Amino acid sequence: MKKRRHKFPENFIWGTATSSYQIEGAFNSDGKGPSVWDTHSHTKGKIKNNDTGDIACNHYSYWKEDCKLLNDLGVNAYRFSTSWPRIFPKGIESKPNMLGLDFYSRLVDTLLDYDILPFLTLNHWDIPQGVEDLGGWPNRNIIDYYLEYTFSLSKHLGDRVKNWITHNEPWCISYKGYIEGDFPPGIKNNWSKSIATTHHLLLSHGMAIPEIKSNSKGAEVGITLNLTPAVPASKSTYDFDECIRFDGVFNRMYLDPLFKKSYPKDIIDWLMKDNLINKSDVDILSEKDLDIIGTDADFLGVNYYSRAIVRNKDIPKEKNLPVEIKSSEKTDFGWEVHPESFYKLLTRIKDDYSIKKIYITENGCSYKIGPDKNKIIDDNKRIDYHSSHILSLKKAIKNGVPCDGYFAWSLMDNFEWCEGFQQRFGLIWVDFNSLERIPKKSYFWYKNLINKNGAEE
Ligand code: IFM
Repeated sequence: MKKRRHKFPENFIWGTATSSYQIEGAFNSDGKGPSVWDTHSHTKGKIKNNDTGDIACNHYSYWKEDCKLLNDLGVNAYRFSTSWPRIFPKGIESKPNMLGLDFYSRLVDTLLDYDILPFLTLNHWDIPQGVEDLGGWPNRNIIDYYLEYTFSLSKHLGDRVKNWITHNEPWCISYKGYIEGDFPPGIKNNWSKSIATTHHLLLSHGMAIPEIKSNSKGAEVGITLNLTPAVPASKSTYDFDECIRFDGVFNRMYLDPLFKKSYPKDIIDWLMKDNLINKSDVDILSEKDLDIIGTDADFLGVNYYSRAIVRNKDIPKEKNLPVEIKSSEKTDFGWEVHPESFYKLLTRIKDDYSIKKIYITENGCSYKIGPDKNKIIDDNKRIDYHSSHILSLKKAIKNGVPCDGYFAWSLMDNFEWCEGFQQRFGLIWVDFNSLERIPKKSYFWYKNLINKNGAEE
């Protein structure tokens, strides 16, 4: 006899997620201005295969069909992001572009007609190039423009949208934009700019909370972080220390200011000691700002994909110890599949920070498996990935993690940033030539899971 596992809490939110630049296309339609990602992808050599988001899934035209696919999937929520330069083409105008606003307004109405809750992310990286030209995130003035955009959007949609996410994955903007340099604006190893970016993103989050709430009665506002638990590769103290630093830069640098009103001292001390930042960089991280950053948010959005096995590259030869941690199976992106770390991460957040509510705003995997001659897409590996992570989540909730929802990344294959269209995270296959959408086996599996509120057999 088959054993029935426990269901998720009643009213648990089951959704999928996407973002504007990754799916919309229509990069210059109806008055939209260029975003930093338009500039980046139009620069030769920045993106694999020189792919761009000019057309992507053309969700801007196919949105009705996509809403229908969401409805057929049975989700009760959909997380999407709005493109700032669709609303304020240069980012600095005093009046919004109504054609851009109308697009999102129609989308929201249609979702609500289907009884699907809209979860709206205000910044999923595609900020107006006009704002970037004024100095981007490292320049504190950006906060005024961001708040203008936030206010305008919440004024127009706040009567219907009740779940708002201020920023998606600030680490990516700050680290990939200013340390690794593979994301716009493509600057490398500039810790001053990176720290200022982190600070202004978090500060604007805190400032946006009352703005949004003033326009949207009863709204919930939160921020989404990509959190990556780390383990040292060996018993060497070098690896151990490196692992603590990784955790500081990746996780605590965001969690601490948001939930403890302070930046991790070990990280700031290390950056100062190694002359990577100076006193004036630290001076901007004022207590007054930290108080605003720590404004009581309604939830934390957690994006989880994998763990990091951390190796210190500068280990002296004589101290070199063999790597002890073996990586498990990897996805087509080369990311380790490690659901146990998802559980550990969630229980750690519960224990270390007092967070009232969590939503898993992204979790998913990239596998390239495509349609056979009968247009069947047998993506069992994706099913295994989601299934094992949902089991970890169930265990975490049972152990007191206050999680109210799970969003699978992603509804459909899309433009995966520097990887272009090479990586496919979707529950729905997209043919990027014909734009045909074909639900994968994982789509039907997820539909069934939602139908049973997470009780797999
Ligand atoms: O596609 C991205 C998304 O935009 C942000 N989180 C991670 C996903 C997979 O890389």
